[in-house]
Amino acid sequence: VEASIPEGQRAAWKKFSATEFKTKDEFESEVVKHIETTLARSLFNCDEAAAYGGVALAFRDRLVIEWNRTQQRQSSADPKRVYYLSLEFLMGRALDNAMLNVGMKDVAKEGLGELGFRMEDVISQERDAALGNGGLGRLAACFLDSLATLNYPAWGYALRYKYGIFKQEIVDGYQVEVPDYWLDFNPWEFPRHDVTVDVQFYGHVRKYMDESGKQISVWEDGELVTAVAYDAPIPGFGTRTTNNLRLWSSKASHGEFDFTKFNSGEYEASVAEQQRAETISAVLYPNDSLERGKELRLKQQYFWCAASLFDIVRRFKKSRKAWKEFPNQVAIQLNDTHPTLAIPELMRILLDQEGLEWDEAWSIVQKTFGYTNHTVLPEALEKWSVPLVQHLLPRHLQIIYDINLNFMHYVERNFPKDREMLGRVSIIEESTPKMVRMAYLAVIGSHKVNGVAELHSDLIKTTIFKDFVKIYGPDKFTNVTNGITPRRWLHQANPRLSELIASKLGGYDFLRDLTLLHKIEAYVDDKEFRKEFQEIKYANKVRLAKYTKEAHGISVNPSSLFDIQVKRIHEYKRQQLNIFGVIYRYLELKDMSPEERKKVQPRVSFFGGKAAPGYWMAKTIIHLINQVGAVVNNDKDIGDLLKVVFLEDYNVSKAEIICPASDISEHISTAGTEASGTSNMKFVLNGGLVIGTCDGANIEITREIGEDNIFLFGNLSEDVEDLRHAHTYSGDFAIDPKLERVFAVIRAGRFGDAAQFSALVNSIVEHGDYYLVSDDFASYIDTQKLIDAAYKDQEAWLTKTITSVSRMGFFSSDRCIDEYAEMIWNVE
Ligand code: GPW
Repeated sequence: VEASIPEGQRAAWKKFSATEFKTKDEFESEVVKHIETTLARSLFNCDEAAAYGGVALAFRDRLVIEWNRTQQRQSSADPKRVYYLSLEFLMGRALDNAMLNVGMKDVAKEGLGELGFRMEDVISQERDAALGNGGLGRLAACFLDSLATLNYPAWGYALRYKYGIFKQEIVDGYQVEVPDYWLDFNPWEFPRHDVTVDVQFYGHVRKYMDESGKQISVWEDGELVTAVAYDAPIPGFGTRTTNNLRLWSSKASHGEFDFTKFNSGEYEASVAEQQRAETISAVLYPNDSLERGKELRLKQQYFWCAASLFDIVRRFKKSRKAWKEFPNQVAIQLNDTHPTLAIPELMRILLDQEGLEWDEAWSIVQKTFGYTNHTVLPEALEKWSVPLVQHLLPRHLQIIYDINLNFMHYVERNFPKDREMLGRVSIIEESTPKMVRMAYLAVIGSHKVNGVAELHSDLIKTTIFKDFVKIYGPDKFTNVTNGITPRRWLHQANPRLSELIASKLGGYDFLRDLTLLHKIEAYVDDKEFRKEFQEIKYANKVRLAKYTKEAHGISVNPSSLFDIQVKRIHEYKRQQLNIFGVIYRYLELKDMSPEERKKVQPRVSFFGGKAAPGYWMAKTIIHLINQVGAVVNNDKDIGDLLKVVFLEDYNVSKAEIICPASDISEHISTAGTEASGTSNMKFVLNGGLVIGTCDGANIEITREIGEDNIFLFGNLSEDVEDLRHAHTYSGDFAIDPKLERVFAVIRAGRFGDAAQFSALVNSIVEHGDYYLVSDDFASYIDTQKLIDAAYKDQEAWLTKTITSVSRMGFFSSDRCIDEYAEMIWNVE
């Protein structure tokens, strides 16, 4: 790569080149300098927010130095790069992670103390970067950490939303959404005003023949919106590799103002137009696993795909390699179908701008893309109406039709007898209006398709992509079971446990190779180790109890069994099953004599999670949980025997407090509906046990830790279809009597006006119980009883938790990334 500074001046440059702080004193000096200059504050007005700013800027400098070096190294080596396209990156806080990955947290802690601040207070000043809804977005964030830690040359691409996922407030038991404007002070992003892409929308396509008789397509007119790059450094753990997350922000393409309009007195109109352009990257859509078909969402998707593809192609072209080398230089992973427009967009670039022939372009495209599917739920599978795509992206619709035509020919040739197949696998659904099936386009345009846990990857082959397995053969479909980064979810969230493990393994190597955890199984009978392990769990429960008191005014006893379900609120995840179970427990407690109550295992049921703003049933579930809490928590008969807590505004930074504090966590989706789940892994890695269905990664967790160490219950995925059918058609569908009892008290108004919960109850009683709550209820209650009994034997319980932790090595996101690299990306 060429340097912009001439040879003769480089010595001076190098002499004064930025260096990283190495000692406590140097750290303090940088903090104070940043507070006094960058932030223009002083000794006299330095609050915790300013202290956070100073520390963040000091660490930012360190990251930037390694980031520049990494990018420099990668530019000259020009290896094959991985591009992870995800509309969501649920990063959480960056400072603690930066300190730990760089390995300077202890130094910083001491230095901060000398400057008059406590590390925890400073860390908690940072706002979460909440650019995601739930598991899918957090997975992308874990992957970035692993990619950097494993030294893969990789970039994340997403949108720079002004508003991340809304902040949840609970008012009178109801969820209220508050906008999350998170950019007031964000030291981790770098605007690149010189890195822009103009993205086109609307307009029409003109076709003509050139001199050689070749058909040429020109996409004309319409409007342009400019994408501006904002970059964030992603440091690896214990490595110098610092990768890049590039977020695109939208703005009007014609500079500050539209001067024609400005001069003709249409000042307000031109500002309004400016704002209209900015709305593209204004807000993250808050629907998890639900597709709503809004035009602005499609605009977001194309804006982001077009800007990212332009950027990737621009970088490739610098190397002046032939186009056939593109798939050897570039691997693009599609995180769900949200970035599927990247497929027709790369086709458009290759055909219309680079002049390649169709077959060559298509072969490049297929080799470049990989597609990860995260759900089989029909309501989450993206479809865009043909008239909308035609209007917004006329050239892309033509390309999609051409892709489909070629594909239809191929299917026709290979399956001449199965005439029905064409309609089933067509990218275009023949409905009114016609719809583009994005998942099919993603499958057809990629060389590999993966699910995110074994059961899920098997299910996609037998359900939504069954025909495609026939067409392409089984090898196109594969599994990469999800994982989590042990840096954030063990070392950062649970420093004492990390330290205990390190003390036995002789260092922190396990954080880079989590399979080393198996060595702590040797300490399962070690008295000292057991005691320390148990004390750590207790301390983490005290930490959550303290938080619960501060945030919600509810006192909980840390000696109780902590039962936690935190995740997006969804009928398929079945928080309703959990709360109905809590009500049942409450009724049993009420029936008991004071003598009998003394034998009961006290329990706290924690819930947390956001409902999509338009998802009425999910909001009703939140309301019921809060109403039950209000009754149970104030019942003098019950006292500490049962508490119900709804933790407001569940997010990544709260998960770091919550996950280490469970005795039991709940992963109780209807079998076959949860593709993987990842919080199940976080809880077990932190010494909690699981109550769960045979679904998603629960199955593989069971295989790894042993079935004696997990509480499985409920119907199996292969029986779900028949059960649903029977609910509707067999005529003798009866609600479980225990559940009937719960419904009776809800109907009687025990938890407030029964009418408010009638839709929830009726979805089970009258509308076919699609999620099998009644079918699984007895098994759920029985299993909870087994848990109470098992918890009484604290020594046996402790053995289970230690054994489980030691067997969780498989679930590191480092293992996932190595699997993607080898099976899908072919990168080193
Ligand atoms: F519907 N997931 C998610 F597949 O968090 F697109 N949001 C989503 O919109 C979708 C999936 C989608 C989750 C899965 O529900 C969860 O089981 C999985 O562990 C996670 O993605 C990461 O793969």
